[in-house]
Amino acid sequence: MVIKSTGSRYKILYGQDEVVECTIKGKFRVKELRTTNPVAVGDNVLFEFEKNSSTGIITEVLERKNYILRKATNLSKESQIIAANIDQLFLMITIILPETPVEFIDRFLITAEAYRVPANIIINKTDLYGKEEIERMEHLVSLYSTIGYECFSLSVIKKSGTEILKEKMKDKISLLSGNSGVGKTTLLNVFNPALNLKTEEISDYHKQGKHITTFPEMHKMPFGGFIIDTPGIRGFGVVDMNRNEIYHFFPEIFRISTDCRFYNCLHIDEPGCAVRNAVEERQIDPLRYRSYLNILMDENSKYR
Ligand SMILES: Nc1nc2c(ncn2[C@@H]2O[C@H](COP(=O)(O)OP(=O)(O)OP(=O)(O)O)[C@@H](O)[C@H]2O)c(=O)[nH]1
Ligand SMILES: [Mg+2]
Ligand SMILES: [Zn+2]
Repeated sequence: MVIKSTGSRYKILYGQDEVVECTIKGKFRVKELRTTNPVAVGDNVLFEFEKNSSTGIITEVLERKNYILRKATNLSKESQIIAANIDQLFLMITIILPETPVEFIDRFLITAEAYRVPANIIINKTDLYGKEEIERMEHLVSLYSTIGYECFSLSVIKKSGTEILKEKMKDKISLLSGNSGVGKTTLLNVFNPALNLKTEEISDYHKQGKHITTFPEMHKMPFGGFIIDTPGIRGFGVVDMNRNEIYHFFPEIFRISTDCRFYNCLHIDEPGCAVRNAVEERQIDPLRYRSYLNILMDENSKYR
């Protein structure tokens, strides 16, 4: 299993604990996908040891159960595979330092829905929160758990709330994502102090992380399972979604959309739209609806 990929060099977990450095030979392309990296963290591969050497050459990538792609830019045709064969996703957010906008959360969640990988939300740095931040956190927890996403509030630094999360991650391959500076790597260090991974304070001036982790890397957990630490994302590139199907990935909007008058309703301003009605009655959170519209408009502008 590939545990680290830095472009052309790979670290492979071989057997229980052996790590073998590998490269790939020449042009190595996975047919259907136009990706910048043919092999990703989480891939199961076959390799051969090089003659008289402890390093290897990857000869084949085994079939993927799933994978998460990210576009280099919104308009780019090439995408990068962040990781493959993942059991569950975790988006780590913070209410402050840095602040995570709801639309950012929703872009992540619809990507998870599109790939059919279960997604969860971790709200970190609760030790920093005052009354107002706690209210915002509680609003998010109630909003997202009602839709069906499990939420974990915790303070990695104070080690509070981390045990429940550990239970959830036990024996699974989990991908940990989120903005730079939210504390992803700090969590891994708490779960496995032997890792001693690099973390850094967020900048005083911009109140943002400094993009300390630069490549996705999978780490074995002492309690069983693996966690993939990823570089902080600025935005989760929504991957080729048909604009008519974006609302399919907002579970609560999708559920209500069956009551819209028109089968091809996009829930913008059509008559008899059950979704808009539900937003007015607060059965759908207006912030979620706004995320939906913004994502839809973004998709529109791509085709202009
Ligand atoms: N107050 C507080 N600070 C925390 C907590 N968790 C992490 N931090 C701090 O947040 C800063 C950023 O943490 P990192 O773990 O490097 O963040 P990251 O998400 O890995 O960031 P990138 O690798 O840049 O994507 C560090 O100074 C941590 O000590 C927490 O629960 N409370
Ligand atoms: Mg990090
Ligand atoms: Zn509608």
